[in-house]
Amino acid sequence: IFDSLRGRLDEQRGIITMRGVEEYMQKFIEAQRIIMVACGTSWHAALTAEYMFEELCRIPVEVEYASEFRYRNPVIHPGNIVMAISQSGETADTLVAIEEARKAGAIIFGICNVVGSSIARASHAGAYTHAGPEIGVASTKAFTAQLAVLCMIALKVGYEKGTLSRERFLHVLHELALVPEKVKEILQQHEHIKAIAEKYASARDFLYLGRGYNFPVALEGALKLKEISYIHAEGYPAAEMKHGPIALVDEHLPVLFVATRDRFHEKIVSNIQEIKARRGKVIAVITEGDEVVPPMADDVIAVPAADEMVAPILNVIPLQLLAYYIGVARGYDVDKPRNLAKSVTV
Ligand code: F1P
Repeated sequence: IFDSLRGRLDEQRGIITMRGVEEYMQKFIEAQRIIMVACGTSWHAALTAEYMFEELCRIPVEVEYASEFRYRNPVIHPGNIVMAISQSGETADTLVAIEEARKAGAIIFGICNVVGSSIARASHAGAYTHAGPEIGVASTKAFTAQLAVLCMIALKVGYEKGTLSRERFLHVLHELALVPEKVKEILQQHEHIKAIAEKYASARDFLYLGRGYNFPVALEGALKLKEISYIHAEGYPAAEMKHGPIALVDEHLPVLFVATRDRFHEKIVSNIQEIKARRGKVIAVITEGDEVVPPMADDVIAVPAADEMVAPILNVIPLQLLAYYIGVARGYDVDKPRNLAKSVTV
C-alpha cells in the first residue's frame, strides 16, 4: 500500500515529489478556499484532510458530500480549488459535482486510485493514490493511501506557502516515513482484534467516538462496521455525545473510543468515564504505553505512538480489522457486502 508513499518521499533530503501539486503550486498558494467533494469512505478522508489543510496551509476548507453538492447550486468562485477524492474515480455524484464546479471556474484537483478513471480525466491536475486494486467492495487500503497522499499534499503546500515551519515539515515527513513499519506492527495484533470482535459480534448497535483528527476515524470505523457486518453503528465527535447519543448508552452498547494520545487526551478520558458511569462497554484504541485508559476500558487495542496528523492512518486499521472479524464471525462474505457496489455509477 505504501510503495507509492516511499517513492514520493525522500526523508533524507526533505523532499516530497508530486508532479500534479508542483504544477499547480501557485494556484494552491493563492487559493482563497478549497472545497473537497467525495462520497462514503473518501468523504471521511476529505474530513481528515480538512484538518490537515487548515492547520498546515491556513486555507479555509469545506467538505461536501458530492451527492448534495451537485444538486444545490453551491457558491463557487473562479480560483477556488475543488478537490475530488474517489477510490474508483467513477462515482457518478463526484463526477457530476466536479463538472459543475469546472463550469463555474474552479480548479479541479483529483485524488483517485484508478489510473485513467473518469474523475482523473475530468480534473485539471491531481495525484494518484496507487494503492493497488481494492479486492473487497468496502474501501480500506484506498482510505489509508488517501490519507497519506492528502497529508503529503498539505505538507508540501504549507511548506511552499510559508505557513509551516521547516522543523514541523521535517517532523511530519519523518512520521510518514515510519508509517509502513507501524502498520506492520498493528497487523500483527490480528488475533487479539479477532478475539475482541468475537466478544462483540452479537451487538445490535455500536457507537464510535473520537476527537480532532480521530473524529473522522470514528466515522470511518462506524461505516466499515455497517458495510460489512450489517450492525447499526454511529460515529460522533466525542464532545457531541452529551448532545444526544448519550441517551443510547446502557450495558448492551459497545462504545469504541479512538483514544490515542494527542492534545485531546484528557478530554477523551473524561468521555470514557461518562460512558462507564452509564455501564456502556468501552473498547479503546490507545497509544502503546498508555496507563490511564486501560483500567477504565473493557478492551484495549494499542497502536504505536505517532504525530496526531499521521495517527488516523494507523488508528483506522484496528477498526477495519474489527469490522472484518465481526463480519466473519457473523458468517458474512466481507468482500461482497449485500446491496453495495464497488463504484456507484448511477
Ligand atoms: C465511494 C464509496 C466507497 C464505499 C463503496 C461505495 O467510492 O462510497 O467509499 O466503500 O464502495 O462507494 P469512491 O468514490 O471512493 O470510489
